[in-house]
Amino acid sequence: MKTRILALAAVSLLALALPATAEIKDRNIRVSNGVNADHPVGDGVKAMTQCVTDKSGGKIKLTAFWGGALGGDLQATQALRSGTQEMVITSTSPLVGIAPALGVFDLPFLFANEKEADAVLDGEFGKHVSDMLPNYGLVNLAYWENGFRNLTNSKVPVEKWEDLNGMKVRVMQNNIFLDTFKNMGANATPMAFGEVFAALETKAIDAQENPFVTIDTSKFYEVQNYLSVTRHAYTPFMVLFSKPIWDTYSPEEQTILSECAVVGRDAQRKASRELSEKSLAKLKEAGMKVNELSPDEQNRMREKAQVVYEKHAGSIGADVVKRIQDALAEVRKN
Ligand code: TK8
Repeated sequence: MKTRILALAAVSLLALALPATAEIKDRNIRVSNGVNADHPVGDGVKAMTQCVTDKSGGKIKLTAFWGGALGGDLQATQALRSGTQEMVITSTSPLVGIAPALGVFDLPFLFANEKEADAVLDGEFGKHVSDMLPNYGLVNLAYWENGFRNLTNSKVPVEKWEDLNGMKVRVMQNNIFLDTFKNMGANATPMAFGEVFAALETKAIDAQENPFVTIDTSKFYEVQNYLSVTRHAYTPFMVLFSKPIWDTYSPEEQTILSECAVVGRDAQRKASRELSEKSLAKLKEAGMKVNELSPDEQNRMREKAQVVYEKHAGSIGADVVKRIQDALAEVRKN
């Protein structure tokens, strides 16, 4: 008996003495995206990958799959929940069917600028939403930037909300975006991102809305004539990890991935904001006719869209809507 206790003590001491790297195993993490590698998400993934390699001594590897190669946002997110894929960088909007509170980010004209968005997403409110996700089999490592959304179409310049009347506008798959555009008279069509280019090319739809950098890197300028700067919503990306797989990782491995997702976040946001103006210039050079809504027309569109808040506060969670409005009020005080 004495020998067994001594042996147990020896093993325990040995385990304590082992370097932390023993807790870092060889891992191959697949991370999928709906955008292309030249989108600023590519800069974020590059920075995160370098960070993970450095901190794990090369044992943890990230492999990125672009352009929806592993399925769209919702499909990839479901693969994470079932533990068949490790990671996805996805917009929040298509996931409202999984986590209704995510719809809060789709409320029209919620954020006025990137500074507000960063402060709310990286602050208590963003954590409050992230803390809901393990219940759905997901871990959010960081918020990256999709960005402020603007409308493109193949028919007419949109200078006021009434110009949307009857226009077939593709929207992300959730009822808040659907109602935002239906409420302005558009014929709104929910559709996965991967189907948008072909639908525009065949004129199955007239219009779509995305940030400049996405319109650029997904080459929508090849099949759209008009760009109207509306900034009608700001969409975050989430860096989601499969919780079933996450739970098999050691605390050291989890810390490396969490810290490096934030390193990636800062690189990705920087790249997104640097590329945005360049993308706008490229869209003009590519022949798109660009118009900015006048401040009056932006206010009219904002007022027209307010009814969406009342209609969807219940499905999002009235407490969630109030919490983000309080968070914004706090940010705006400073
Ligand atoms: C890319 C999408 C895209 C989003 C959309 O996977 O669906 O329009 O803005 O960025 O998440």
